[in-house]
Amino acid sequence: MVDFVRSQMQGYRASVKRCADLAAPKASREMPPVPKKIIFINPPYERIAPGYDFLRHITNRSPSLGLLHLAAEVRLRGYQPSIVESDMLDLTADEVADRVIAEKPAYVGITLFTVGVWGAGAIARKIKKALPDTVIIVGGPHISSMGPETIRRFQELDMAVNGECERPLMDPLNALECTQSLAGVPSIVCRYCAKI
Ligand code: B12
Repeated sequence: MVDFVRSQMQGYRASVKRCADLAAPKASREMPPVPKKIIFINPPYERIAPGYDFLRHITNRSPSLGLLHLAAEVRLRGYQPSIVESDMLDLTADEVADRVIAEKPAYVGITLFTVGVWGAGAIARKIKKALPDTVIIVGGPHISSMGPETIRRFQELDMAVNGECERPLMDPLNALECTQSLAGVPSIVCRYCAKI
């Protein structure tokens, strides 16, 4: 059940006057009075062959384009996004989790490449232990092929969203904000609504 998610919405619900309009562009709806924090994470990657760690500094140092798209989209819809780029900031999974926990976000969104799945699992586990009400959502290329398997394997992940998610991510967020059922939400693989 999504009771643990729903409980955090109790006080907030009354203040969102036109919940159904959360999917509408900013100008056409009332904004939530206090923007909720969503922290997106690009986890550490295990893509260096054993013995070649000295090459890590020349591997990808560019921010995730996918997360930039998603952050821009949720900001338009009244949320307060930020992004933690683990490899660019040389952060371990533990350090990423600590940063996130200090911010107490309502939502965490992790981008998943297959080479990032273990780091993402470790981050999610630590966040969930400290902030059990924070909803942890994953997406990205690994999820497009391994969504149900990933949600079954990592108990600390609440749901996965498939494909390109600028719009689809808004569907579960709107459902949670409006305390609607997640069961009918398309594109998601969800632990609580018999969709895995
Ligand atoms: C450009 C690219 C790169 C760039 C990344 C540039 C950047 N900083 O973003 C570079 C060259 C650095 C790169 C590196 C790697 N890449 Co690459 N890359 C691509 C490519 C060609 C396009 C990705 C892209 O930018 N798409 C556009 C953005 C806007 O979309 P997106 O990132 O997919 O994000 C969308 C969705 O996935 C989803 N989403 C993403 N994250 C999240 C998170 C949440 C919470 C939600 C809800 C949704 C969501 O919503 C986003 C918006 O629509 C894809 C192939 C492809 N056609 O997709 C391969 C691809 C993603 N790469 C791949 C791989 C394997 C790698 C490497 C691991 C290679 C390596 N061995 O080093 C590395 C490591 C990844 C990394 N992040 O460092 C694989 C991933 C397969 C897998 N199962 O993990 C792909 C699919 C190629 C392939 N077919 O094998 N890559």
